[in-house]
Amino acid sequence: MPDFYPTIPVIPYDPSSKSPLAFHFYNPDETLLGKTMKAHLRFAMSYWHTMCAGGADMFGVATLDKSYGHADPMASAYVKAGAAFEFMRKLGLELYCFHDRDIAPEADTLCETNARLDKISDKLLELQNESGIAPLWGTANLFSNPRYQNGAASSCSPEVFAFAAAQVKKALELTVKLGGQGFVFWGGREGYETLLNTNYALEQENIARLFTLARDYARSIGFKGPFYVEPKPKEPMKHQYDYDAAAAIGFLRKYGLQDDFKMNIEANHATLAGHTFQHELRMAREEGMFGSIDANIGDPLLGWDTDQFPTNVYDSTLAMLEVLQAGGFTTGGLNFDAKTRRASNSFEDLFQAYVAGMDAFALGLRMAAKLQADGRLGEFVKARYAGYESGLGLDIVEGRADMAALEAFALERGDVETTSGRQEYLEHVMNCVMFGQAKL
Ligand code: XLS
Ligand code: CA
Ligand code: CA
Repeated sequence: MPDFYPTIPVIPYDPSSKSPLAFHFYNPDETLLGKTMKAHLRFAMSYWHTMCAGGADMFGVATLDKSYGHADPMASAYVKAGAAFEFMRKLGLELYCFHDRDIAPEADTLCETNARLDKISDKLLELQNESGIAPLWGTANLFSNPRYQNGAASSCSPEVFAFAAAQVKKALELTVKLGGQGFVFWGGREGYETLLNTNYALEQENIARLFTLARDYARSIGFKGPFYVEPKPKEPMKHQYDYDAAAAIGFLRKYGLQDDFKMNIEANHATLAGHTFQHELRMAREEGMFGSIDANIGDPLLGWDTDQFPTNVYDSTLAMLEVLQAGGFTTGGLNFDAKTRRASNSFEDLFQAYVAGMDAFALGLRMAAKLQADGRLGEFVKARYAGYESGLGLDIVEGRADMAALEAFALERGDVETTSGRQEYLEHVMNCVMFGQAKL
């Protein structure tokens, strides 16, 4: 078996090591709250950033060569599949996420492209069988090819809609063939640049039509997993329809798709929507639509999708609290839809980035477990709403209090005493628990 990353060892868990290529907090087989860390976190590699993206941006070409020694894109894709599995094996990643176009480059015709996908997926299946690694989810890239300039399902052209459907059909077949646990729809160019040229209602309905067709076809070929919608408010389009979790959930309910679809929440898409990561996860969880996570973050000072590896432990802690409160991942997981900065231009940087991201979420899990055990955050919220558990509050909740009764109460009561939200105290509790002090 060729060694594509000869200087990189299998990454050990070694908290005392000064090596950057060691986990300091992620101990895959350690049990926490009745489950191994590996089972809690379900880390996944993104095929596109990890195996394909070389650091090119609007101002410059790639800084890291990911051709794996082959100028011919198909030959390169074939070799790259082997490299991907070495990469995952060395990091202890058991899941990966892919777009159809990441694993095999597009050919001149759809027929030829599909034949390439058949060939590469045979190779992936062989590598999966040897390693036990499998896809967390698959998806179709419905945004890179120029035919999708006006959207895919939301395109003004029915011919483009047909191409999108054909591509989704094949991507679903691939996901089933490779044993993928979910299927993602990120609405790449499903949105608009200007309403002056847009039939909003038809575009919305057509997206629902493609989702419904895909759902029905997938079930007919034995796909049992959930579909995920990945909300994002903008980029590449000025306005994207799946703006945030609230918009996406409302859309799915309107078209009766809520039982087959859940959310794939990306941290940086939350930032772009003007929300926190915790907010988007909370929306998904409370609405019963929590599914999977893309853990990559953005830069709060930049308004675009930087797809950085996460290292902020407050964010990962609050995210893991939501995951724990949702009962943990079932079919979902934590996908690093992340790329190194353009100047981090070596394969060692790429391994280091995964170590940093995985350790940040391992720390987040450990801290979330500590916060749960401490109990003060949960108790505070419970006490804050305790008024709704008896008397007037219970009458409101159980629908016994009508407008006249509520008015009578308010007239008689005169005024109310307000209570403190104690935000600073709660933020301090987080620090005390996270950084070691047992009691405040
Ligand atoms: C782009 C999205 C994309 C999806 C998969 O911003 O994050 O990578 O996760 O199509
Ligand atoms: Ca993503
Ligand atoms: Ca993104």
